[in-house]
Amino acid sequence: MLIGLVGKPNSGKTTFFNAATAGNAKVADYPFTTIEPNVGVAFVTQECVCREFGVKDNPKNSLCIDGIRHIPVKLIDVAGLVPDAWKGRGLGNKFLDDLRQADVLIHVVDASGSFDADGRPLGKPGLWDPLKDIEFLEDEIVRWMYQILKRDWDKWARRIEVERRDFVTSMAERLSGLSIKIEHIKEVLKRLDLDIEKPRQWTDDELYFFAKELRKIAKPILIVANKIDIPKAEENYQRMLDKGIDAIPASALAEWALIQYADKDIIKYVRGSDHFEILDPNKLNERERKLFEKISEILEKWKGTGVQKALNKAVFDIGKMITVYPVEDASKLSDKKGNVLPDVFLVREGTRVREFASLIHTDLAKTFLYAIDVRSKKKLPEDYILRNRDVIKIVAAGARG
Ligand SMILES: Nc1nc2c(ncn2[C@@H]2O[C@H](COP(=O)(O)OP(=O)(O)OP(=O)(O)O)[C@@H](O)[C@H]2O)c(=O)[nH]1
Ligand SMILES: [Mg+2]
Repeated sequence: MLIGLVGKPNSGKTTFFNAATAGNAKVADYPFTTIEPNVGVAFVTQECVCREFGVKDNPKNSLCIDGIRHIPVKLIDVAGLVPDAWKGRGLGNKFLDDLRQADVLIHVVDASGSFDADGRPLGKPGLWDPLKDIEFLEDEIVRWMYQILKRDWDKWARRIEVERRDFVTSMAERLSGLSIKIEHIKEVLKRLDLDIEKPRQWTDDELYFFAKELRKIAKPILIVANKIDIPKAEENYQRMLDKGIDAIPASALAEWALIQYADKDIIKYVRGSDHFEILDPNKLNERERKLFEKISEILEKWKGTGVQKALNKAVFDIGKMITVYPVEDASKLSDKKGNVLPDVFLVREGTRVREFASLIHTDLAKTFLYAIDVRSKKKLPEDYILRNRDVIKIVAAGARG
């Protein structure tokens, strides 16, 4: 699972990245601070199944803190995107190409409206309408995808027709570098009335609409109304809600400060929570005391900094992922070595249990017999569709126990 952070220059992408990954990538108030993408590991959180089963777990591929599973996901922070990036403006195509593998995008918006479309400072908040950024960014991504589709379209379409190739599989092959799967293409075709027998006859508009739907499905976007700590941002966030945009209000800067000071043991703060505790007030100067007063207000008002909420929403709601816990010993809930609930996997909604077996181990898919739902102890057929927080034992041929 790869989350891409996108947005115009100066919107706070790298600050969000550092806050989410405890990273130290360069942040500055001038455009195009980031040129080479930063890649790091962030965590999404969900209530662990350990409490329900009344066990003490030994997580291996994730963490369990106070009954909450922290599951790693990859995060990529790329260069700022400016209008006409798809034509190569700004750091244009390079930025877009860095996003090829992303499964879901988080659009970090400067909700305070302090910068123009190119990320140049306007001097004070409220001089730019962040709703414009939301529109333009989606359009840039669609145009970028359209441009990729358009390349060699006639040649490709002719092959489909002349060689009677299957449209869906050929299209998935064509777009595999964009992390686009067969299911994505099938879903697009369900929504649009396009003749897949005769792609040569598609008009430019039809191809554009195809790109537009594909963007929605294969690169869904979560909007983060960042810099919510700045006056004016709240008003703009409210306008987003009024327009039906399900944005998450956030202060990446507040999260970054909290994890920095927590790391130095000056405060106690658990990611995603709506409070912190100052452990050593003597280590804070007057300026820092004021900073934490302000952060305290933000946490209370918005029930957290929004960074963890945004990551969770991006993965579970927008990215439509669920969690599944595989175990080898159904009564001890453990692996062969006795580790209780060692792993949790993020899988796409709709994943069948046989496919899940292949994600754990390619061999398992070949020797798969059936699975057991550890909660009900019932046998599950291979086409069982997994549910969120399922605990599963896979039974394979040749394996004992
Ligand atoms: N007040 C406030 N400032 C923020 C917040 N997040 C980022 N900033 C500031 O916004 C400026 C730009 O932050 P960056 O994280 O470098 O922005 P970016 O989107 O990565 O910019 P580019 O790499 O140039 O595209 C810096 O001065 C940050 O301190 C926030 O939540 N609140
Ligand atoms: Mg940056």
